[in-house]
Amino acid sequence: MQSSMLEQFKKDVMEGLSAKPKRLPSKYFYDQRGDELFVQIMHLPEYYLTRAEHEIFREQTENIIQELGISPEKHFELIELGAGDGTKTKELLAKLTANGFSYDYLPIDISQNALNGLKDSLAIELPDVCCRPKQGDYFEVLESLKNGKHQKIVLFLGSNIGNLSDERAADFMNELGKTLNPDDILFLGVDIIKDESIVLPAYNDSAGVTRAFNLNLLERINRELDANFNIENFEHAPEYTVESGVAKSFLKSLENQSVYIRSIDREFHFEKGEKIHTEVSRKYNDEIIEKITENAPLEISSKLSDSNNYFTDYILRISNHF
Ligand code: AVI
Repeated sequence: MQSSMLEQFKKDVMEGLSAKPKRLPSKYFYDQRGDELFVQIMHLPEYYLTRAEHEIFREQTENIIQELGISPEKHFELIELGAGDGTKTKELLAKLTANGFSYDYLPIDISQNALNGLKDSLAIELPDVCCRPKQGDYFEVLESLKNGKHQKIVLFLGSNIGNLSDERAADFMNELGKTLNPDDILFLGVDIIKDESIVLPAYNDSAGVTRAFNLNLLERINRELDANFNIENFEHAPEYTVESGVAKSFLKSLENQSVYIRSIDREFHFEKGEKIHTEVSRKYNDEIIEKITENAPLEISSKLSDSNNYFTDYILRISNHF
């Protein structure tokens, strides 16, 4: 880890564990182990999100192209924020290429490793796709692309927006709106509010992978900040109610205990039953999408859902009253 990132990690852990109630940012789930566990999560029977969005990309590819209103005559840039392994997007890329569309695919990710893997796999599976990966912060990269002359279609899939609070999601939309030009499009994939009996198991799978994913955060603090969390003394405790539409993950202390974090020279006390809030996974409907975009120059133009209505890809266009 770069030293500035390590300093930020220490600061976030210090602040989060000093707060009442205690919290830790979910972005720290994703070290090498966390990335591996998240890949496993995406294949779990209970984790319907990835399958549902993949179904949209596989079964409604023509619809997506139609709703985007693109034509083979006009070149565009397809930009994907946090592309991962690009499995879903490849369905769209294959169809666009087969139908003679002229475009560049620009996956943006913080991880150069993920981008290299994606570029290599595309070179084999879809060698005609012009892939121009960009490593870095989403907004910095988008800003650098703002003055390009082609239309931009920005993909933000997987309900990744749901890991932000509504306030931060609204800020994200405002920032994103500033980097887009009038004919650009945001293609936003989100998980839809639905019954607890479907959502909760997705965050509490029977194989215990999500439990390991959540606990890896404490293991990472042990590894990188030289702490002595006893993982067995904490339990994965997810919550969800259909009324709030927000799934939350917690780590619950199973006893009264103290933990020492050497690199910040601080001891933290945990009461039996005390919880550390580690993640929000917001679920959406049209009203909530409208709310998080109300101060951004973006409005819903259309949407596509899977056959169960579990997941929706919204197409948002730049509104002209801004
Ligand atoms: C990445 N993100 C959309 C996942 C989600 O569903 O909130 C992360 C995750 N957390 C537990 N399981 C999956």
